[in-house]
Amino acid sequence: MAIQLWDLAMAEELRRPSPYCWRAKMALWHKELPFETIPVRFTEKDRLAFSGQGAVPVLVDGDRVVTNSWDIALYLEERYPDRPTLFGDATSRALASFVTDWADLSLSSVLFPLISVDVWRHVHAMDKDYYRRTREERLGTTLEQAAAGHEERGEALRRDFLAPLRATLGAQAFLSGERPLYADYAVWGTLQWMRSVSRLPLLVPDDPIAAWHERLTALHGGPARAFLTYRT
Ligand SMILES: N[C@@H](CCC(=O)N[C@@H](CS)C(=O)NCC(=O)O)C(=O)O
Repeated sequence: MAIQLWDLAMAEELRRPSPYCWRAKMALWHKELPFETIPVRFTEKDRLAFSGQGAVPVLVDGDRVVTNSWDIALYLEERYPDRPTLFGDATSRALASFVTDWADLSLSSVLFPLISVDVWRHVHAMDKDYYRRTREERLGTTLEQAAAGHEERGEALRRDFLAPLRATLGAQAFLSGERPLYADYAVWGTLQWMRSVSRLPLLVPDDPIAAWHERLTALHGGPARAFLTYRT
């Protein structure tokens, strides 16, 4: 049986914003492993019950079920050592762990209030109430209020918050150096989350970040392009 990846879908089945699922898909493409994605909506928890929890991604490889995107990357690296490495050596893997935490705890945190209302606009009708309730609890305000002033805040994020990323990518092709590795996919996945639901102009022409994002999107024959995103 081919590897299965349970992947968060919006109302349109090919719109798949989850940054964690993007990382898992990119890791599988990088490892050159054939797989099928299984779309699942937020509230279809019963369909994920076999994994013992309610979040995606979930990877099913034979009789192995792996949850959590970082654990999926570690699993693939250990299970398929003869395929292209996702981390390089142990030092690079330790740094990739930091970059992944930065993408989750810093970049995602500043993006979350700006784009949650965009996610809500795209979720399936069955998920609308659930998504609004759970995200408004986290935000401490309405989705609309959280996104107030998103154009100016988005521009400040692009210009200032992303400056370290811009400086690094102005000097080297990938965060991992001459070739992309998991650290690149972690940050790319978070920006791909934004791009899957929002027109916030974070990736603009003549910016090394946009050029890098495009290089990654084109990798492995560009399978990421089969999914729906917005261009700004
Ligand atoms: N740390 C987990 C996070 C997974 C996660 O939170 N996934 C979200 C989708 S982006 C989810 O399934 N949420 C379920 C929910 O909100 O009910 C990972 O890296 O895989």
